[in-house]
Amino acid sequence: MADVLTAEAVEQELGGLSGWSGDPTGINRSVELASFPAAIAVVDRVAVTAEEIDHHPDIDIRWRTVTFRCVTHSAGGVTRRDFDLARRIDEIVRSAR
Ligand code: HBI
Repeated sequence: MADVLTAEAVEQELGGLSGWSGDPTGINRSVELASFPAAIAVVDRVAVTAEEIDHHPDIDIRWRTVTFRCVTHSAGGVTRRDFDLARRIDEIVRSAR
């Protein structure tokens, strides 16, 4: 079972990312894409990556704005797996813009 990170560890890891915020209960990032189809295309790519690493974000889609929330449900909090997923999401968003 992955270990839930402390608030200090989450804060430190967030410092290495841009656009993410949160705490040990979850980390979040909202991104605005050029269009609704562009937003869905990003979500589709994230879905493929999530399946590959067997770790899945919660996703909220509102027109062009997509909000990703990462938490390790089986651990009941944020683990290193969530930060690995967040970095992969950032790569997908960067390449979509
Ligand atoms: N994704 N965010 C998240 N948290 C989990 O606990 C999780 C997951 N994806 C798949 C998964 N667990 C499987 O390994 C089973 O534990 C359900």
